[in-house]
Amino acid sequence: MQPARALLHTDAPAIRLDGLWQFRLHDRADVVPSAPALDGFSDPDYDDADWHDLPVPSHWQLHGFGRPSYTNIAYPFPIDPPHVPDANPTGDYRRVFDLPQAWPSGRSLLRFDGVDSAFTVWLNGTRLGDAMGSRLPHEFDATEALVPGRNVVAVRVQQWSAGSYLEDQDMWWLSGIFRDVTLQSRPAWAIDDVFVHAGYDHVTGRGTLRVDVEGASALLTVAELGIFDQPTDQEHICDAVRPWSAELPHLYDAELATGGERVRLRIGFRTISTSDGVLRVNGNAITLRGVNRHEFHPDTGRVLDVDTMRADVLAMKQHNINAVRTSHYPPHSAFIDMCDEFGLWVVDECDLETHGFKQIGWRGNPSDDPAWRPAILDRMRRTVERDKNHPSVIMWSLGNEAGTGSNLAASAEWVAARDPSRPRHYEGYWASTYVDVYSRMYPSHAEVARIGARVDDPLDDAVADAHRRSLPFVMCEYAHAMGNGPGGLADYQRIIDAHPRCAGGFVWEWIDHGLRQGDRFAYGGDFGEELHDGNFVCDGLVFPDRTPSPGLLEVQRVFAPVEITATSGHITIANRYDVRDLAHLRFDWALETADGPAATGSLATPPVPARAQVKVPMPDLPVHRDESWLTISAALAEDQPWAPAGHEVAWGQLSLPSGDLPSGDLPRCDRSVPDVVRTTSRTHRSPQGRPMQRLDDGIALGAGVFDGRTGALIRFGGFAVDGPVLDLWRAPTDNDIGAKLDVAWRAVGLHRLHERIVDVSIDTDELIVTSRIGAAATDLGYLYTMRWSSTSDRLDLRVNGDPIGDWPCPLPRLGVRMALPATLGHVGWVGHGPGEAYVDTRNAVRLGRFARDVDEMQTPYVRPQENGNRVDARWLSLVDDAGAGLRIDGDPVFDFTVRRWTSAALDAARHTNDLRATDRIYLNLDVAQHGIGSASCGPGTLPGYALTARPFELRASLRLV
Ligand code: IPT
Repeated sequence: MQPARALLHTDAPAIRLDGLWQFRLHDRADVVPSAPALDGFSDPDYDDADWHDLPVPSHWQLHGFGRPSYTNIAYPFPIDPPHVPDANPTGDYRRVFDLPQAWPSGRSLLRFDGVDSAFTVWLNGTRLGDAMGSRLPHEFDATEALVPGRNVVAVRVQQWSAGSYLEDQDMWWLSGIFRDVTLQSRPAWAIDDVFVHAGYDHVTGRGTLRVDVEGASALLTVAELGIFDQPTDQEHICDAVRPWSAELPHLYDAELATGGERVRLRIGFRTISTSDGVLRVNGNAITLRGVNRHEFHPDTGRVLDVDTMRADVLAMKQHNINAVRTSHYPPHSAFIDMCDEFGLWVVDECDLETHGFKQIGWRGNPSDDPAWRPAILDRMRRTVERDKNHPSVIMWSLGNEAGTGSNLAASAEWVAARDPSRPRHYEGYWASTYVDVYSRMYPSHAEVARIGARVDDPLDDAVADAHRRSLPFVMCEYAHAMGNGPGGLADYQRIIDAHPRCAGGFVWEWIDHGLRQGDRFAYGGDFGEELHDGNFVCDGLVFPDRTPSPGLLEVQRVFAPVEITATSGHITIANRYDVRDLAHLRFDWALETADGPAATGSLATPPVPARAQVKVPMPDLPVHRDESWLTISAALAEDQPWAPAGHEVAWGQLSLPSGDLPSGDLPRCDRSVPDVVRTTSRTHRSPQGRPMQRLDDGIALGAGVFDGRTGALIRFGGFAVDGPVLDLWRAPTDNDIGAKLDVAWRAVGLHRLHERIVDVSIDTDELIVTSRIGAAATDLGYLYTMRWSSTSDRLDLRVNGDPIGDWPCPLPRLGVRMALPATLGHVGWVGHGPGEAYVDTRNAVRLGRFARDVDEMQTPYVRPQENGNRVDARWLSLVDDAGAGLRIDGDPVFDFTVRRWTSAALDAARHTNDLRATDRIYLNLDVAQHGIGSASCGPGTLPGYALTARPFELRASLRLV
């Protein structure tokens, strides 16, 4: 086994050994890796004709050998370290390759960039060695075993090993050679290792460059800096360099040359500091608006091609994400190359997690057992050595959820000695004595505010407390994006922005790890696992196929680098970048009404330095009698490497009430928290209502026909209608379940309400129906009255309700549901949109006029749950292909959802393909929904977003269109 070193881009010859290999799988590891080959399979002449083809890189479970399995914390084998069960799937691989005649003399290394979990390598029957550390590179000296012409490499991989105890990350257990395999020539005069030290002095603007080289002596060229063929290991002071940052990622191309090879480097100058509890790069305080990224693809597991990696980087940049924590292992190194190039701050995490020991009170945790120290240090060393030359890497993370212990301290000590230029991160040790940032996961908003204000509870040990208080604060995980959510993200951001100590954090997590299975995505349990953690593996901001979820759009808005607000006749533009000004953006405005655009223009903005703000005068706006709204958009003025010109980076909006432009302070309509129960009304029933008529099959009022006995609306114009009836149920979200709200809701029977009509009274021009709903075995309920009347072409509805009893829990929703013909599938509305929103996830939606089909208004959460709510609709229309249907106006507004299935069917579905369109469209009109929160892992809905049982009024009027 070769010592750990940097992964170098060299011109020395190399042969990529990916492609089809011969493969067979044993269900047991009857031999230990060091034993002689099972049946001589490593012999070059071994006959493997009856073996299978398997691509490398890949996971064998995704090619029909064994099955994937998912556990979060639990080890899927007895905790019996370092042993694993006898039933240990073991894969044998063989691959023939030809060594080109021109292959240089000198040494050759065989490199494996990722093999899960333990493996032994033979070349032409000679055992080269074995290794553990699945997401880390391992190199073997192949020089002696390599022969001219035909060569045969054989590898035995075991699914479980001692290493598995250190690799208990929350993800699928997937095995095999899942990253590149390369035969690399190391010619005479080879460069063995390189360590680039490129600091930046923000006071003088000078860069300091020293490139340490091991191996042959090399000459350094950085043409852009006027450095040509200079000896290494010496310091170059470079006046006026352009520093590297995630916002302006300037890289200098450099080359190291020896008589034997040329190594290409990309150098970024930057200096990181953590003094005064503020995380700074190049003197600028930085805020991490980050995500945790696992490597995942729904078809290939942790095998990612460069296009997929690039898609992740570009999508992150386009959604205003500026940082990545490589949870919970070093990713494919090409990903970090792209972070250097496009600009993302990276926290590079060691491949270490021993979470399953928590289940046994951390008894025997490898983190604190000297026998495991070499293995743990080896992992840290391989992480740092491989990635040490990346400017984007600004922190080393010792691992994740590995408890506490002396081996972590030793690891931290090794990092400090090897690379003092980068802070060390580890979350699992709150005392934080051997790390350089104080990190926590899933703290409540209140706790973040206390830590930010430095009034958090002290540690018992005064020295440790003083040290921790001197550190910047990072949330390595927060805002758990499982299913519908995360809620409360903007509330975190406000706290982060208010406290310099808060260096930001990393949303959990980037992608849902749903494995494609026919027309659905599979999660834990779908492969018949003995133990599993269900859909906890689907908690990302993008769906498994990488389409953005509403959560990603929320992130995009909350993380926006520009905040646009309007007050007192001015528009305020706040630059939230830490480094760059706003010269790359153009600001355009548009005034709109429900009828469409009314006026547009551009805002001339003076220069706005990082973290500064300017006020620009409000443009001259035409006055409208009806409601209008002004949208100011900040978009890229020119192409950037990560998005084309015109890409919208930020926006702000101002609602201008009908009548006149307001004088004095203008309300901000973005990021505000509406009062969840709206009782204000701007229209009243006309005294000259249309009279009621008795028909054979009911009562007619305007275009509505009601059941004569129950008073229920059964027809509107030519459309068969059911309802409306009061409805409180929603299909529990993952966050509802995390908060145990589903249990509370089912306990009071919200999913099985019964109705009793208390009274139906028919006036000359008003139908009044009073009902009570409640569930079996409880006296809790709601008493509500629907008043129907009709003026001109409208059927007006006023619903008033009062809770009965002392409700022990918040309500999922408060509103009415009705069913409509399936043909009314085209939806239009004026309100917030176009996407779904809830009271604590409504930053990405803007006021506008929108049109979507019902089918497009469903959010395909991998495990079906409440979704698709639209907030603050002024009106809503549902029409058929011919444009005929109905329109419902709110008074003033309502929230709504439309679906082709009931909430009960949504609740019962386990996968998206369980949902089947019925012959009805179910419409919910709500005064409010309970907030979303983030309790699937973390705090629940903040009190201000809770929906408690309370009196309400909902006003709407229907008409035919
Ligand atoms: C935290 C883990 O670090 C992460 O891997 C993931 O499992 C996340 O939770 C939940 O999705 S640990 C948890 C016990 C807070």
